[in-house]
Amino acid sequence: MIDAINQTQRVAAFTGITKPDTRDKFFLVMGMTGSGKSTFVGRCTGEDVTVGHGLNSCTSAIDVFDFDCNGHRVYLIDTPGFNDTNRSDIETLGVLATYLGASYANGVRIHGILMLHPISDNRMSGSTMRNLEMMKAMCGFSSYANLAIATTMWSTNSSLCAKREEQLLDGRFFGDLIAKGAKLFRHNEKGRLDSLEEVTSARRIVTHLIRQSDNHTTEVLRLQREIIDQQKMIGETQAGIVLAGDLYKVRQEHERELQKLRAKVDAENHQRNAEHVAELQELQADLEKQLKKAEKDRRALRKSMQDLHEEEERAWRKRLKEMEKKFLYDLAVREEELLEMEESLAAVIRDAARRGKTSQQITSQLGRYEEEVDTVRTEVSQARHTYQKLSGQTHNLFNGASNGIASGMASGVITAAIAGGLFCTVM
Ligand SMILES: Nc1nc2c(ncn2[C@@H]2O[C@H](COP(=O)(O)OP(=O)(O)O)[C@@H](O)[C@H]2O)c(=O)[nH]1
Ligand SMILES: [Mg+2]
Repeated sequence: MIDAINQTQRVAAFTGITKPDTRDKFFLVMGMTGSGKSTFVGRCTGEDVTVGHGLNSCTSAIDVFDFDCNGHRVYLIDTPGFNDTNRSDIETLGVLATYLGASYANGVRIHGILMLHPISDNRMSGSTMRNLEMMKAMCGFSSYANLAIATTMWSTNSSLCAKREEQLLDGRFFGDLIAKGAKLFRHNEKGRLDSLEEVTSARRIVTHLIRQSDNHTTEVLRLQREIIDQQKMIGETQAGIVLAGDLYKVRQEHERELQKLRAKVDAENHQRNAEHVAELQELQADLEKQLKKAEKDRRALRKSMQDLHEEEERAWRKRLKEMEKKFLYDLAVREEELLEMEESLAAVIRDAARRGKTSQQITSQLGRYEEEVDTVRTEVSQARHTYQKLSGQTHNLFNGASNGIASGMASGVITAAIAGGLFCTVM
């Protein structure tokens, strides 16, 4: 319960639902999935973020963690990478736009960005380039003084890693960002996980970001301006345009393939080669499925901030409903158990009274059973009480938020708290 509520409070701080302190720092942690973001955040905050997974990760993929550093409350925002197997890149951009948009609309500023890059990549892979390109498109800063790039996954073969690091300085990779003020770090250079060195290394990078943000005003992210001030749809933002371009290429490619396949099927049909036709048709079905997915992505590009928020809110409410259902079911089962226990206890007591004198052994057994029944009774009554309290809060908070964008977010975040509360009271 405490965990879920803390997590909710951190998301509420990032999205500006609760007013942050002037000394609070908000840093985005970016990079492809598997670059070590969650591990990094975990080392800074001392929390097990990779295993435990915050409540939000179930729904929205943004996790916020905080810790104190040099007199500041530092919020690290663990973002999803643009190479996630569970989510298309367009959905990922949607999630980022939803949260970053709400945050900006509610007056929160991002103070810095940490981009992680695994040095173990022996070449700049497609996913690495994609993540880099998306970061540049989303930020669009004139100065990158508030960007720290940290290479992770250093191995014992440090000369090979150092050679790769040199290649990263090329303008096509990190060179142009470094020329505009970004600083390159080696994180956990000795490669030992769970060591004090790793924590020190992570904190050194965060300290740099704090110092930079004290000396350089952070620019608003281009994505935030586009989605809130200019009210663009996802597909019209710079980052959306990058994705739309790729999507267009993929669709064209699929359509070409499909045409070729159809012609082949016709030809084979002509020759009555049934086995081959079946094979080709299977390929055709697969391509058609992929085209459908691409069409879904194309529609996603037409979403506005309002759509995104409504969607997010719906997702939260749906999740809450599911959790509530499970909770009420578990509660009913437990209540039934309690009833049975109470009945059998009453029967035992009645029986003992009828027989008159009871032995010491039976008395002590009865005492233990009474205690057991008591424990279950307390559990059930606490769960019922928590449920009533949280249901009352949902109503207040759902209706409490005024700002349109804040309200969508607030309801989502509050729902998370309620769901978290419920979730944790389930016996
Ligand atoms: N060798 C090494 N492994 C790491 C390092 N950082 C993270 N890992 C491992 O890489 C995997 C992916 O890390 P994770 O933090 O989940 O990446 P994320 O997807 O960016 O959040 C995990 O198994 C980590 O234990 C590092 O600096 N060195
Ligand atoms: Mg992660």
